[in-house]
This record gives sequence, structure tokens and C-alpha cells, in this order.
Amino acid sequence: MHSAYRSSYISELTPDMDGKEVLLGGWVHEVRNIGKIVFMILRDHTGTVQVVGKEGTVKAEVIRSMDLPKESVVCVHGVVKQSSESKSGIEIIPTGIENLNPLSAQIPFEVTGKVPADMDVRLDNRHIDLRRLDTTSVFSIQSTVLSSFREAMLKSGLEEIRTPAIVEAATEGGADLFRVEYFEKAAYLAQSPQLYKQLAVIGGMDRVFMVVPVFRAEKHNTVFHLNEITQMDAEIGFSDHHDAISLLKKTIKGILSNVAEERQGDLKRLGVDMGEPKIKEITYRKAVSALNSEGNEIKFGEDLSRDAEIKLCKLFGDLLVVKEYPKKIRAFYSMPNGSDSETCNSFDLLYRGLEISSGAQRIHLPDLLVSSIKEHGLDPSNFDFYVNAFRQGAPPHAGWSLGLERLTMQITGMKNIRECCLFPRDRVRLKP
Ligand code: AMO
Repeated sequence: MHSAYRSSYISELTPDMDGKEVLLGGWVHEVRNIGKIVFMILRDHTGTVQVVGKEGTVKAEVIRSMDLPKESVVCVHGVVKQSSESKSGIEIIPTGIENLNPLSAQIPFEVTGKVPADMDVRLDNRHIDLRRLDTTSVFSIQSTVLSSFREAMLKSGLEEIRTPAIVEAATEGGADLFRVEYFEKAAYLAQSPQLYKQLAVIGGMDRVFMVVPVFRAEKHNTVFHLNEITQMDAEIGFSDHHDAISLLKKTIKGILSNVAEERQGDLKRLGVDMGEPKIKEITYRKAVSALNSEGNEIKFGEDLSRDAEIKLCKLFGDLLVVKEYPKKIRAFYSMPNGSDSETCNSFDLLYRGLEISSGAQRIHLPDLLVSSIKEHGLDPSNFDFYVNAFRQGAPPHAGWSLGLERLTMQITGMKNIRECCLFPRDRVRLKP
């Protein structure tokens, strides 16, 4: 990638460039001075390369300028040389080293990974943590997840919309909201774009998607929860939950196959095997009976625990849609199931034992919606504008939301969701 300070990325250097002059921009990963030769490992976000300053081959002043502290940011002018001794088959013979910004503060931990650093120290210094190639790989994969999501949505005929982050009422239940002062009124940070994506669809846009930050004031501090996340949402008109599930399956397959194809280097670095994305679909009732026949004691009406989700993926496969949950454990807007009065047309997608998406066919009938709002302990007067919209020609519709950080976590095999959010917000972390 050519720019004022570089002619190529390190990963673009190949043995057949032998003799070619290059300009590389990056950080000093390590320096070894063994008398007549100085080895500098130069790193950019694509990899590392060895720069070899040998007396007699390289000018003495260039060799002297290689003796820099780790993490100095430099431009290396040099010539590519084939080398059977290095893994990449090349090394760089330097003709000049430019220290772009001499270090004037200490680097808080070893970027090479030789000394493990505490997660909090890494997150406190995320800009340094990003210099670890493993960390970069997680976010490169996340970037492909985002672009593949958009690609899948556009291919399926959905249009991208923006929805507000400051809202008047809850959508996913009242307890988990961050309150903000909004001039003379109380307002909240949105827990989900739920109501707005529905309004766009029933307004006539028919098929919409969005990538939005959402805010959850959940107090639990776990390795699967954050207080600010990015949701990738879809909503489709004249559709039921089966249509929404088909779209979700197509979307997740598209995302996973793009990641497998485009991010081979990053997946290899993280030791991840993507496998074949096969998706199974079972009802909640079937999930409960399968779990119980394995010796668990789950009653109809209970939410599925983390343990249960892990067991279900072991029984049925890595990607599993569980559908038609009991009404009372799902959001108020979930359409009751016409053929099973205790359940609703809702679903979750589990990936490698973790819920990464949830969705439903929505209640589009206003009277049914008001009674569901009340049954869920919410105040219908807070939803006036929403309920009234359903009195004005709203078609049946359905949709879902995929959690970006959880999906990234399950793809990359990270054990803590904080690894998959560039600047995570959790119960205690607000900085950087
Ligand atoms: P839900 O609340 O299940 O559904 O959220 C959808 C997806 O977002 C992710 N997620 C989270 N990830 C990390 N930390 C959290 N605190 C957190 N909360 C949610 C999960 C989850 O599957 N409006 C509905 C969706 C819909 O019906 O369209 C909703 O928000 O991956």
C-alpha cells in the first residue's frame, strides 16, 4: 500500500522482488546486535521482516541508526534480498533508517507477547495492544464481518437506514436503560433500534438494515456482556419468522464464508478453523426435551442457560437456530404462535454455544400489541406513537439482530468479549 512513508506493506514483499528498492513504515519489534551484524525485526500490521545491517555491506552510520529502542516508529529504506534463512524467504538490506518520532514515554508492556500482559493493562493502552498482531487480526476479521454483513443485506434487497441513539422509551424491557438529561426531559440511550426499524418497514421501505451502537445498563460483569455493543439489525415487511430465519441463515453463511476466504492469514495466526457452516433449526420445545433426555432438568418456560446453549450446540451442531420460545420470556413485540398458544414466533441463533442473534415476527395488530405491552409489565402510554403506527396500515413483518462483538468472539475463539470490542464499555471501564 503506497503512501508518503511507505512503498509496500511487509506482507506484500516476496522473494521474486529480489534487488528491488523498498520503503517500509513500521515499528521496531526487536533489535539484536551481535557485533558485526545488527538484526532489526520491523513490524507493520501485516507482519514482520528482518532488516540486516552487516558490516562491509551496509554503511556504518546506517548500522548505528538501527540500534533503536523497541516500538520506535521508523521508515526503513532498503533493498529486498532473497534469503533461505528467513521464514518469509526475504530480508531487507537497509540503505537508511529514519526515526519518525523518537520515543519519549515508556511502553507499558511487551508487544512481542514474550511476557504476557494483563487484560486491563492491555485495554488501558489499547493503541499499544493493537500493535500485537493477534489483536490486529481480531479487528481485521471484525472489519470483514461488517463489510460482509452489508454485502449480504444489499444482495438480499435491504436498504441501510440510521436510527436515533437517544430515545424516549425502552424496547427490550425497562430495567436496563441508561438515563440521560435531554433539555427539560428525561431520555434514554437506545437499547436497540427495534421500534424504529419496524416503523421504517411499516412506513413502506419494506426491507431495511442498520449497524448501530446500542447501550445496555446491565449490571452483570461477565465475559459475554458489554454495556455498549454494536448490533447488526434487519427488518423485513410482509414476512413471518420463517422468512426472517431464512434471511439470517443466508447472512451468517455469507459472513462466515467471506471471513474464511478473505482472512486466511488472520485465522491462521489465531489458530482458528472455520469449519463448514451448516445450520440446523429446532424448536424450543425440542431443545428442552433433548436437554432433559440428556439428564438435565429444564422446565418449559425457563430461559436456556449458558450451559444449556453449549450442550445444544454439542448435540445439534455449531450453528443452531432455536425457535418458538415461550411468550413470557420474549420481548413484548413478539407475535404469538398461531398453532401453539404458549409460544411465540421468536428465535435465537446459537454459534459454538453462545447466542449471537435473536429475532421474531412482530405483533402488527394494535390491540394485541397493547395487551402484550401490559402483560410484560410495561406502560402502553410510553408506546403511543409506536402502537398508533400499527393502526395505520401496518403489514406483518419480522426481523433480527446480530451482536457484532459476540459474533467476532465466536469466530476468533476469544474467551472474553472485551477482546472483540476496540474500546469496550463494561461495568467499570469508561476509558479510553
Ligand atoms: P437482543 O437483546 O437479544 O435482541 O440482542 C441481540 C443480540 O445482541 C447481542 N447482545 C449483547 N452482546 C454483548 N453484550 C450485551 N449486553 C448484549 N446484549 C445483546 C447478542 C444478542 O443476540 N431487538 C432485539 C432483536 C430483534 O428482535 O430484532 C434485540 O435487541 O448477540
